Amino acid sequence: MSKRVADVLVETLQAAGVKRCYGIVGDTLNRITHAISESKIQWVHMRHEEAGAFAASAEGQFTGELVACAGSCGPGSLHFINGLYEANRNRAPVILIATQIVRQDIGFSSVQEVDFTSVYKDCSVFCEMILMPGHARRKMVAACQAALTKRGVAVLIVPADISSAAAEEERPYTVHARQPVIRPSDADLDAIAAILNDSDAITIYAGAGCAGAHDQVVATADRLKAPMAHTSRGKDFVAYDNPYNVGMTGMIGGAPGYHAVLNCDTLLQLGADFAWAQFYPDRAKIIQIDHDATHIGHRHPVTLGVVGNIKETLEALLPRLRQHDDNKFLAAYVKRHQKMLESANAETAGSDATISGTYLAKLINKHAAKDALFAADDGTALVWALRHLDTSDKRRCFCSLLHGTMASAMPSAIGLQKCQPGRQVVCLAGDGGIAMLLGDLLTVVQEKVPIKIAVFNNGKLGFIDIEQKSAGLVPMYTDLQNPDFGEVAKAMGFWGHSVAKAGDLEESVKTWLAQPGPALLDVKVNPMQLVMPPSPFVSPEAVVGMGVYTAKAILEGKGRDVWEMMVENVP
Ligand SMILES: Cc1ncc(C[n+]2csc(CCOP(=O)(O)OP(=O)(O)O)c2C)c(N)n1
Ligand SMILES: [Mg+2]
Repeated sequence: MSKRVADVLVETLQAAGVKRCYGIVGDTLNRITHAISESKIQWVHMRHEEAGAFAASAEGQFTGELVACAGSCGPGSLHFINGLYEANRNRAPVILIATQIVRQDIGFSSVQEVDFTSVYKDCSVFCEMILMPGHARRKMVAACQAALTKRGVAVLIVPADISSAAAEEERPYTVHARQPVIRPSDADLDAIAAILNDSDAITIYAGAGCAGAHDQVVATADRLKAPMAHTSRGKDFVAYDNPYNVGMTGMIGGAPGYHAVLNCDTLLQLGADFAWAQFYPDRAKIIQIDHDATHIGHRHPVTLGVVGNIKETLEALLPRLRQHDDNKFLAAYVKRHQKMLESANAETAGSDATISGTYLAKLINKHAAKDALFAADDGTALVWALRHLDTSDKRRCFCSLLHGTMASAMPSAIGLQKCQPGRQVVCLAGDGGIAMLLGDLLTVVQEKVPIKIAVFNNGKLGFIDIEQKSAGLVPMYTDLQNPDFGEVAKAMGFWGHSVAKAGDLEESVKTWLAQPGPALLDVKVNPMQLVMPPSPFVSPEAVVGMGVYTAKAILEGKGRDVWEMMVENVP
């Protein structure tokens, strides 16, 4: 047979820009992987499909190009689901080829039969099955185009008998994925300018929609003498080289950003769709600009909401804005932010002291390359990464902020390293997180991806431990009996090392980062360090909760834990 449908599918994927396909081979997928082996697409041989989806998600988020995953029927293609939620929520263009049992067996509760259409509906922008060989090219084009233009996950379900069938003549469908420039009308821009020109206490609230608009955001802040707070997802795009930056708001943000948003007269919300309504001002006028119409007024009522790309909208808006001169409002928040940074940077540690998670994050920040890419696990590692890693137009940090899943960091680092082979890629993993997809450390070795992994080893599901304590509960089921991850890594083919004393940490971090190949540093971090929200957000419930936990813990003979927690967290 000259050409099969599998060849057409792979040819179409390649023409759509796919460079890598992450997955595990098997039965219904074999024709397709065979076609991939004869194409320019690189197959990345994972140990767990979920890790493959995280890797594809990170690659897609970083490059904006289409990335593929492929799985065998039933459980093989099912395993991607958590990583695909992560990809879809982050608007990463990812396509899953979910192979299916042969058509004649569908609908009979056959072995390995799974209804992927219903499974993947909620985490995709496209989810369709190829019903006949003559539709293969057209449906693959539709899937790729949906992933690239709607920015999300496309799932193409391919029955095995279709991929092995002879290719049929089809019209020459190809993927079209040019992005439009979206900008509000002149009348709407005038209305925005009228509100801003009339206000002297304006705060800019910048989110991930500001990607590519750094200079325009800074110019707008300068014109309005406005402090700029940002979301955690917006940090990489706007926080650097920005004298107007007053930091992150939200539960893991800081007080200056939080107060700047709450105390302004007018909030200019740019590409930010931050979920929690309590972090928006109730009395200020809110102007919201977002490229996605469904985000407008979605989290909190707004005064004026318009649809537009941030860069182009600000370019059109700037000539309409008067130069504000009064910088009292701005100066107050910039000063508070500077003070906060100074006190964070003042942390020191005695040589025999235990290592705090914050100290480790700061040393990684200090010694990592200026253009390093980071990925951090949900849990305390994510909090320390967002607070203490300096990112910029060259340095990015990837976290699971919308989906909030554990274990995404190490596989994300694999995806980042695959698409950026010459660059330093650093993973900040939790001990719970690294253990969850531990098998894919073998992928790191087998695929020769020289990522650097630091395990924040606090011997527990730390974030949940803190949650339970602040709800007044004595922590349950949060303890982890861990191996020495440095030794585990060595056994798997990594450079591995473990460190427990603060005095040894800086040298260890330097040596770890200097390794040419994959390297894992297991760092015993203090299990009692708390994640403190910005001061107004240490809620009365949490204070009472900690008090109740303290009392219960003492009554249950765990006074030592309470003592350590106090010593570690009360300055
Ligand atoms: C897949 C998944 N399971 C459970 C959770 C709930 N959860 C969030 S953080 C966390 C603890 C993470 O522990 P670890 O990786 O050790 O990080 P730490 O907080 O201790 O730094 C858990 C269980 C989740 N977010 N995702
Ligand atoms: Mg932990």
